[in-house]
Amino acid sequence: MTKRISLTQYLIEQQRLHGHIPSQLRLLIEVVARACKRISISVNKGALGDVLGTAGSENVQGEVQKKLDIIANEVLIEANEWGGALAAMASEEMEGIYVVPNRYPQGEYLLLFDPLDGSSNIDVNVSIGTIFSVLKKPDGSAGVSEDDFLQPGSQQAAAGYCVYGPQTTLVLTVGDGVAMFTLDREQGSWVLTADDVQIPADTKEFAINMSNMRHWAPPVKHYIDECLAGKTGPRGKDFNMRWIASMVADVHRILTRGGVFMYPWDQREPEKAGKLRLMYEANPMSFLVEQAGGASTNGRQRILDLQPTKLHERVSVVLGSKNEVDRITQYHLDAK
Ligand code: AHM
Ligand code: MG
Repeated sequence: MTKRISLTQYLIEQQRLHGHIPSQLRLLIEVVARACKRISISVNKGALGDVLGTAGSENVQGEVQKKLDIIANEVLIEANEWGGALAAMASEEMEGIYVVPNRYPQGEYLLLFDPLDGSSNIDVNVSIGTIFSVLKKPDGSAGVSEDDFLQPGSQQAAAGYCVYGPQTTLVLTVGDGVAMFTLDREQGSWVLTADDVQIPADTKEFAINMSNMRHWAPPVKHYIDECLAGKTGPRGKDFNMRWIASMVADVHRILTRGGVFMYPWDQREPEKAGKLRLMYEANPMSFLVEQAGGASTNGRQRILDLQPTKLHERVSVVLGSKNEVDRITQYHLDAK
C-alpha cells in the first residue's frame, strides 16, 4: 500500500526539511483546514441541515448574504481566534477587521478569507469554496489596524482554498510550490493527493462570463474573438469554454489541467476596477497560480505587485496558463 501523507506530516516536513514555515504558521494552517472540514460538513448536509437560502441580510459590498456565507464566516472566526497565532482577521462578510479579543493571546499573523466563494451556486448543489490568505503583521506596529493588512500579495506567507465539490480538496502554498489534499471523510483527515502542481503554459480552454461581452474593454473582446474563431482563425486551434461561476472551482480546474480565467473590468460599473476582491480572492489565487508556474495580472500589472489601498478593494483578474495570460496582458498594454 502506498504511504499516505497527512497535512500535518506535510507541514512538519516543510518546517523541518525546508525551513519554510514557523510553527505558528503551521498551527494556523492546520486550524484553517479544520474549519474547512466543518464547513464541508455543513455544505454536504444542504437542505437537511437547514443551511440553504438567504439570511435576509447584506454584506458590506451590498450583496445578499446566504445562510452558508454567515455560517462559514463564524466557523472560521471561532476556530481561529483562540489559537494564539493571529492578531486579526478580515473577511468578505465583515466591514472592518476582527481583532482577536484580548482574552486570547495575540499572534503575529493576519488572516483574510472569503468564507464561502461562489455563493450563487450554494442552492443549486454546484461546487463552492473557501479562499484564504495569510500575511505577517508588520514588525514594530503596536496593536493592529486595517493598515497592517494593506500589503501587496507578494508578501503573503501562505495562501490556499478549499473546494467543496464531489470531493473536498484543500489546495495550499507556503511559497514552495502547490500541494493538494483530499479530505478522507471516514478518517476525517487530509491526505496529500498531488504535490508540485504545475499549470501547463499553453491551453485551449478559457473561462469568462460571456454574458458580459458587450461591456468588455477592446483587448478582452479581441482575445476572446480570436479564441472563438477556432482552427481557421489567427490562433489556429479550437478553444473550449468553461464557466462554473465559482472562482474556486474554475481555478481548481486550471491548476489541474490548465486554462485561463478572466473576470475583467467592464463598463457596467466603470468606477470599479473589477468584480473580484484583491485581498481575499485575487491575491491568494495569484500566489497559488504563480507557485504552479502560471501567471496572474490585472491586464497590465502582476496582481501580486499591487499595493492595496483598502480592505475590500476590487481588481480585474486574468490568471492561469502563462502564455495565454502573457498574450492577454500584451493586448492590454498595446491598447495603452
Ligand atoms: P462571491 O464571492 O459573492 O461568491 O462572488 C465571487 C464569484 C466568483 O466565485 C465567480 O468567479 C464570480 O463571482 C461569478 O460571477 P458571475 O455571477 O458574473 O458569473
Ligand atoms: Mg468570493
